[in-house]
Amino acid sequence: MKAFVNQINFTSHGDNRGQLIALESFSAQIPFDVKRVYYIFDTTPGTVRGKHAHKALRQVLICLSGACTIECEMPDGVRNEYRLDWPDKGLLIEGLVWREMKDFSKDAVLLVLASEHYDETDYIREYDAFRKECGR
Ligand code: T46
Repeated sequence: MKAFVNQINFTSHGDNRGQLIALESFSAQIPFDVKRVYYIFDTTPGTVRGKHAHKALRQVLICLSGACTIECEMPDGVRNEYRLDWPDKGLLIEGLVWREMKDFSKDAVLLVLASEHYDETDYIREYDAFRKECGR
């Protein structure tokens, strides 16, 4: 699977009562079947999570409350940071992308929609192994 990262702006059905965002599998916003949902919260101040890549997993990350930063390193070594600070922002990450999640606010709740069930064999947790897999 080709490595790919894309920021998504979800359509919000807002009115004078507030906002509502609906996400469906196989849509423009979630381009895969969602087989797993997990969320990260109550993070320790200053912590950096992630520090791994996936071989084939496709995921969309949404910070439902608070904010956090996702740093992505592509196979060619280019790194970009994405700040998720509102529930209408999503980040699609596919394929061989090294990701680190950091700068969590105290109230951050990071929701992740994943294309596959949990499979530890899909993880590359060693940075040197990631670089090797990228041919660097
Ligand atoms: C990712 C980033 C964004 C499970 O048992 N089932 C699960 O579905 C997940 C995601 C994790 N776990 C277990 C495995 C570990 O013992 O929960 C523990 C913490 O997982 P990990 O250290 O991988 O968590 P993060 O925050 O570093 O990474 C997670 C996802 O694992 C990863 O796929 O892309 O969030």
